[in-house]
Amino acid sequence: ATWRYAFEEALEEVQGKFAQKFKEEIEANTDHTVQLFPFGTLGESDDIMEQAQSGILNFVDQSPGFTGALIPEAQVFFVPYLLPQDQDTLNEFFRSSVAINEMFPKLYAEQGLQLLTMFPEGEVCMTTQDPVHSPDDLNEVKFRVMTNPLLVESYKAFGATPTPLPWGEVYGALQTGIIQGQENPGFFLESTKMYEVTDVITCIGHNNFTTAVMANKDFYDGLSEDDQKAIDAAIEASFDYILDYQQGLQDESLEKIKEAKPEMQINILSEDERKPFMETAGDVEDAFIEMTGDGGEEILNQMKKDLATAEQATQ
Ligand code: 6CS
Repeated sequence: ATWRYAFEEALEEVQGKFAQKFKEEIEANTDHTVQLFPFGTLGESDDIMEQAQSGILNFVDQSPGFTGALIPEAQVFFVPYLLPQDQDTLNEFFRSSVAINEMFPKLYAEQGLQLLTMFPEGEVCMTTQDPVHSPDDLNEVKFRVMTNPLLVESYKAFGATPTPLPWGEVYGALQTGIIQGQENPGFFLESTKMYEVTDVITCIGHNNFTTAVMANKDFYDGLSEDDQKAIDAAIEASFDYILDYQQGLQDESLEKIKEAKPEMQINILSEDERKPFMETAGDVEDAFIEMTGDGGEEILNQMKKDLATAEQATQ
């Protein structure tokens, strides 16, 4: 059969590289073919998610940044400074996390989705018109965030005026001044030319962009055991591939931006400057628990345990 797989990025961006590897593995090891639908071919992130839930698509890559309405617990990825900044620890966390591998699949299943994997896409940095050295500098800045209530809380705590928008509207909104800032991982800032419509990049180490790949659950459950095994193996191979692909990517991307626009300011904030941003984490955690109740708190606590385990394993 032909399996339809949509994602939120272009073919040569991280989600696209993952999808291409998945397609290659499936086509090498089964009789099936995979048809890829990059960003823009079937609509925004919310559209492809609906299509996957209804079975029009077999596979979808949607980031937790857009899954908050459907699965409020997925917003846990927007508690600032929860994920480690060390790449090995981060990778080990995604590989071994009980929250990701055992708890989240149950929540996605309730929405008709078979969660196949989650993986990181790189450190998120802000791009703005003016330099940001403290939350005061974000005062009055209309800052685009993904459509996710906790991310709104987090940028409020950072001092900005958060403006949730789907991705397709971001470049134009920056160009026309409807918003003055947004955040994304380095490779994406470069490939989508955010430097054409903003002048300053600020990295404060507050997050790594997480994404998730899932299948329509009825589709997955209806497959033969061999096909399910082939999918699981293809996902594993693509997971390893995508972590490897990203080695050094953040720095390379920032360098490419410097080449494309030498006057772009790139500021990596010092530990001291990061402090007031780090101090918001507790309030955002509280907001998360208020939004998600006991279930959310359980996931947050499990994630903290998983992070401690990953840290120990990579020391
Ligand atoms: O900011 C966004 O909306 C987009 N950012 C990335 C890195 N991937 C897809 C998502 O739509």
